[in-house]
Amino acid sequence: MARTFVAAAAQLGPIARHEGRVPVVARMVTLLHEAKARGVSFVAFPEMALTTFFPRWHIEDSDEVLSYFEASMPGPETRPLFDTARDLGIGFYLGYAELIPGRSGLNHLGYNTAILVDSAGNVTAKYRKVHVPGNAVPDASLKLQHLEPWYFDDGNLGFPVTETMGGKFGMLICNDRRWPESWRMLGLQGAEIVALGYNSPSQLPDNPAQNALRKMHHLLPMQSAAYQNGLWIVATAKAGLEGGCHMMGHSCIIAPSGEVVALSATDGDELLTYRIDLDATQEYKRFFDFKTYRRPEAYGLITQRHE
Ligand code: CDT
Repeated sequence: MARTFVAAAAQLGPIARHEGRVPVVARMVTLLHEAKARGVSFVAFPEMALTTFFPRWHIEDSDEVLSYFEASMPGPETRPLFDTARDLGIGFYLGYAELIPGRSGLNHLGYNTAILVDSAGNVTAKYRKVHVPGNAVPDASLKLQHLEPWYFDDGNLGFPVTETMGGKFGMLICNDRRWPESWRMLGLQGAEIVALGYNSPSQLPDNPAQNALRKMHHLLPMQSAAYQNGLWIVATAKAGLEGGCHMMGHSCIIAPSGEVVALSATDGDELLTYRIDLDATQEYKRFFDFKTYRRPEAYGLITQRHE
């Protein structure tokens, strides 16, 4: 892939609780064909793109819990996505729930994971979500349960940056975008483009004062991160009314200047594109010049303590 290419956020609308992967993969394949027609070389799909966002429920049927996890990637139902992308010469980022072999039961079955697949169909990198938000045990008193730490272990692969498809690619997942440390870990490794999928409720019924600020709180940390680390961001939502909870759209592509250069217009399946020049990162990387100006000797608290 060249240093200049068209990237896309392939936003997905809602997925029903018992929908199964086959129709979802068909929707993703449709988006890949649209991407090809629009000259796209790299597509970012959402976090946990293949199923509904099941951590919004305390599920008491272990077979149902297991049904949301991928035992292999690709598996029989996701193979058409990989084959289509390879045939079209498109690389992609895909978020999914990764089963830890041998795990079963009601909780702690695996990781909230994303992979990079290059345009020849090879899985070139894996990331497991580090900032796993929500409540670690079911709490029926909450208006909105968000049980990611109940279902998932913390990611254990650090923050990889991978040279692939002509650039330095990083990955993050949803809540990671709110933490400057995630971006700095990628920026320090020279990341030029970061793909990030998310499932973010439009409203926080337990923190209603933030409701009107949700979109700002989504864009603000990413615009800062793009500028402060000199990198492109392709951020992709699973959006719309899913399982009774409205999920924010606002998928976007953000330039190293911090400007939002593409933004979704709907809460459904939608492809938004932008021609990215990876060398446009250089001006901002030179401006901040980490080697000259960063003072890690003064930043000790960041790794010594939580708060
Ligand atoms: N998927 C994910 O990480 N969502 C979180 C919601 C936390 S609110 C309970 C987010 O940061 O958008």
